[in-house]
Amino acid sequence: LPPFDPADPLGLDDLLDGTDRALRGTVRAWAGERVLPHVAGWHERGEMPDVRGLARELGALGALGMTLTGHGCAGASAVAYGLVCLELEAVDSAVRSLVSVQGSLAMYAIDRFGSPEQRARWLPPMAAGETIGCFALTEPEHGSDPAGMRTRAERRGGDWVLTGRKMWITNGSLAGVAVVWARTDDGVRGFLVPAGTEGFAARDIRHKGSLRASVTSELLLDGVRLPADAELPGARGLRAPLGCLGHARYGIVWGALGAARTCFETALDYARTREQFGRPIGGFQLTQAKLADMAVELHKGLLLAWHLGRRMDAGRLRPEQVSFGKLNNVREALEICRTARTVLGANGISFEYPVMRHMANLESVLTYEGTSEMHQLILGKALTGLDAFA
Ligand code: TGC
Ligand code: FAD
Repeated sequence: LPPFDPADPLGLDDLLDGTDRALRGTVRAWAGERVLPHVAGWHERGEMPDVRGLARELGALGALGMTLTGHGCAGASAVAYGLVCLELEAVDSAVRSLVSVQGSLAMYAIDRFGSPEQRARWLPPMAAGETIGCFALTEPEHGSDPAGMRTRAERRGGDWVLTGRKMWITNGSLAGVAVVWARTDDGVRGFLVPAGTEGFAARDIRHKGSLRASVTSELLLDGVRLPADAELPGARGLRAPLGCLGHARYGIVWGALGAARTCFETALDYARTREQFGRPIGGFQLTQAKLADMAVELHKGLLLAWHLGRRMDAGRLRPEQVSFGKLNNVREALEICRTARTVLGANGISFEYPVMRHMANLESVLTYEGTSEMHQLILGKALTGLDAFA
């Protein structure tokens, strides 16, 4: 039998092919060199300096819009994309967020619902990380219930005029193009709003206690006049933005486990070396129970992520299954981080260690892309046939 590997107790690496393992190694090395040494300071200071340079490097790695094909996108598998999300979130959720919003939300929306001209104009620079995109669905009064959105798009001659506010938009002030969802007389539609368009402004949200290295913005749309061809022609109704969310939520199923893995590894190292009562705390049964439970949930979550990835690659992944994965893996990842924090005692609350940072980040991850309650209700509806939202 192969030896027991604490880093891979179930032998899940056997499920990956050589290409996936090589990609994982490349991204892990990049993140370890370019992000890890600096990210604690970025988080403390609430900044990600040279985010545009990092975006271009992520583009060169093929990590932006990586499951899309053509227009400079890598055409990678869902499992490969998941592994990238995991490795990026193992250093900080902010980097994974950058990639999720760029690839799974903004580029995915353009690829799936855009015209050939829109794809040709925006996807190549976005895949290269030269143009950053954002995805604006949430409003100050409408988060979990986007069907109530107030942002309006009205016809004026051949043009569209957009008026409203969007809130909590990742990369809002960095974006060269915003994918904005608005209500029309004919239901919800998507629009591509280039930065600098008159009447369009982004204001960064300060004083965040989570995802501090990520830019999160409020978008103001004050009579933004757009030509007819700014509309995404294939997007009809709320199912369009919700379809994009399915892709981004899938990435989070993997990504959250990256944060959990880092916290688990930190706790394991600490438990082996920190001594109390004359011996390593890892020798106490209560600490071992914590470590065992963390490892069980981490690797069960990975098995689930891999299974969902295989279903996505086979074109058989249902939205309810994505909710299953997002609900379980984010909730369990957060629990792993919280338990790791207790293992580190007082050091657990220090930014000298990564645990508190990851834990705080996962509080956002639990809320965005559908709160855990939304995913419980999506599953509840699928299980009972009764719609709690209606
Ligand atoms: P409902 O009637 O259920 O659905 C409306 C239409 O949409 C279809 N649909 C989906 N289609 C594809 N994928 C999905 N996941 C879908 N979910 C629903 C549905 O079939 C229907 O189509 P049609 O043709 O019949 O009209 O809509 P509802 O109003 O009852 O809402 C249900 C609910 C609560 C599940 C939905 O509103 C929801 O998911 N709310 C959560 C909102 C959310 O997740 N917001 C995220 C904003 S983006 C973000 O957070 C980015 S953070 C990124 C980062 O930094 O990493
Ligand atoms: P609310 O919807 O007001 O919910 C508050 C609480 O009530 C939650 O616990 C919720 O689960 C609960 N609740 C609501 N309805 C029900 C119900 N029917 N039954 C039971 N409980 C219920 N949005 C974007 O569009 N684009 C982005 O790029 C983006 N990036 C984000 C980045 C960060 C850092 C954060 C924190 C958020 C981001 N969001 C983004 C917004 C995010 O998607 C919303 O915050 C989320 O959908 C929840 O909306 P809300 O905050 O308005 O909470």
